Amino acid sequence: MNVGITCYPTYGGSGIVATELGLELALRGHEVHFITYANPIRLDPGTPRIHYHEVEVSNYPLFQYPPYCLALASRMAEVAESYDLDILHVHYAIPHSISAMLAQQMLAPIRRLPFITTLHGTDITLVGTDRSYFPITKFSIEKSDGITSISEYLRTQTVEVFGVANEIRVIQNFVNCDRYHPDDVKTGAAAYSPSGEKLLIHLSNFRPVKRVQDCIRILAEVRKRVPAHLLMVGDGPERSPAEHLARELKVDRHVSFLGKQDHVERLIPLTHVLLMPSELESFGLVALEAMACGVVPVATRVGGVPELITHGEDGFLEAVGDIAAQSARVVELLSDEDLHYRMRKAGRWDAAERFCTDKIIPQYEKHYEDVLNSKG
Ligand code: GMT
Repeated sequence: MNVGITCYPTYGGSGIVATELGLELALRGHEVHFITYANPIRLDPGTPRIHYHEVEVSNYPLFQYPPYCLALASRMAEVAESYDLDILHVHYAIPHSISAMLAQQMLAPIRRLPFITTLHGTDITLVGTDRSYFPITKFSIEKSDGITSISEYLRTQTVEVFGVANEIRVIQNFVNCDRYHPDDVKTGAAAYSPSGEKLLIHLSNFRPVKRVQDCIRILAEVRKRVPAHLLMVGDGPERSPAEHLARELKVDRHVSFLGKQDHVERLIPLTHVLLMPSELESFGLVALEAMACGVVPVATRVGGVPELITHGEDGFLEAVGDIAAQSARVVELLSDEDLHYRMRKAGRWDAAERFCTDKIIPQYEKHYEDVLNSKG
């Protein structure tokens, strides 16, 4: 198939899922065309069967807001025509599905160009419910030829909040278990903890929904009982308040803010526990990546996270903002080697058996075929 993929190419779960999906589809012989405003972060454009088409938005002085949605629609239609795309697959509803719908209409006199929208989370739970975006989000979802959601939780939310009657197929997120794998020797950990403290890790876009400061509070509590060092990976508006809090709680020497990292699959396996104290996660991709690497997640019981983490078996789930409970779980894991061993084995098994690429990518291929074979 010739597949066009559009996503936010920056640091964010939806862009990562879209990029990894494109790479996996290319490995399986499909021609994959990324249509985005920048090269997606995990994408090597030199990969066979991967093509990258940049969307340029000209900023004419008359525009206070450059019309990205229109530039994207034009580029989608152009690429679809030139490269004979069979299908467009957009990740994150706003504004990508509206652009896809316009591209579809532009091509309609020539041929059918179906499009699939994958819902990731904040496009429904946060941005989509904003009054100014609600009607257009609902409209664009209803006009999609196929809709997928990355968790059952998000599917239910979409039906409840938007009253969408179309079928929404749940295709959960996935991880490449060959690239994300445990490192039992933890070679390289010494670079971050020369005195051998165990490593905790948090990875996110440092937005308020991630409750980044909770990670610092958890570290401060944990260190009262067990020596530990925290790696903070990513960047965003909550980084500076978190750095400030680390100084205030006098744990700044025990936290490394590493900023945005391109190869998290090399960092995660060096650590023991992942902190994911989010206010909301529709799935929690980073917890899956951690589990694949044999790192045990201590997370919050929100959104789609319980569909991934089974409390007490392959991770721990506690209430949002309950620092005492989350830090107690971390202490348990760092001080009981048998418990940590059991849980990390269970997590790796779960990642490989339920969420590995070979289990999930065929579900997307089947969905493409179903949409292409439907009357439209
Ligand atoms: O979490 C974010 O702010 C990024 C956001 C995105 O759309 O890029 O992540 C969402 O999609 C991820 C990939 O499907 C999910 O793993 C995250 O749980 C989801 N975030 C939220 O629901 C808050």
